[in-house]
Amino acid sequence: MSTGNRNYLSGRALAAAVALPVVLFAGFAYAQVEGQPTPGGIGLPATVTEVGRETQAFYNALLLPIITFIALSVLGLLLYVSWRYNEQSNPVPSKLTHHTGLEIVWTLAPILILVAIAIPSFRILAHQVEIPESKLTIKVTGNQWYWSYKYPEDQGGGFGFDQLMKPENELKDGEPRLLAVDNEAYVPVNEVVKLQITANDVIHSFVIPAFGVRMDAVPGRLNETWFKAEKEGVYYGQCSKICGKDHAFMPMAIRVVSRDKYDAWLADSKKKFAAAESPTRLASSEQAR
Ligand SMILES: [Cu+2]
Repeated sequence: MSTGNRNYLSGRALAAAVALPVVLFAGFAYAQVEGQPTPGGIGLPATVTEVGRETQAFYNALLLPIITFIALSVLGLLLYVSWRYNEQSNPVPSKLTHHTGLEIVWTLAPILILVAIAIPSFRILAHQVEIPESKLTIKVTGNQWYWSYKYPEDQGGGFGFDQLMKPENELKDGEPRLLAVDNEAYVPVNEVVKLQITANDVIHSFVIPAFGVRMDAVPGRLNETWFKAEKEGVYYGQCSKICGKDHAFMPMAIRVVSRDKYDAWLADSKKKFAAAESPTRLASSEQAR
């Protein structure tokens, strides 16, 4: 079985196979604009949180090399076997049916690969759900098909609003189609924001790629996660659970601003959204698609 196995993949080729995707994708990732997809973008979007950097490093430095190595190894093995053991080169096939050594290897190798993935994976998962000390909590509720936000009273809030996708004819300069919303949710830069996420009707999923935030919104359950955005700007996300006919049209937009601007927005919003429990939903759904 192993007679012709030499030099099947040399050490140098192996290193290249592992390094190539890392170099390629790292380069593309840094070329991205934060917060939204870019034309011709490839790789993961740029990120502005610690958890975001951890998840991307996990994918780029560990998962991608493993995926590439396995795919190339299997391809190489297939090519080698079809060349070395076809009817012409190997007219008398071996009657071998079992090989204890090989069976141990192909059982142990996947186990070891999974363990190598699991250890850093669980560490990042724990970092995502263990919420650091935070002064700001926002409750986010998924609805068919928009998001609602509530800012608590004791943190200068005491109001709630709905966030609906902006119809195309209302987009202002630079606002991305299918991502821009009527009411952006504001948060202060460099502060830990705790998110409480739930849903009213079916399961939705609150995902902001630039924050490394991904949390299911489940009716009757209050899921928690957090982020600390390090750069001002507007960051977009999309519902990531197939939740009905307008699943693709319920984006979210979070605007990260300085503490001063955030306080000013709080004061403004308190007046703007004070009138009703769901002040924006009725007005906006009339003009919705
Ligand atoms: Cu949804």
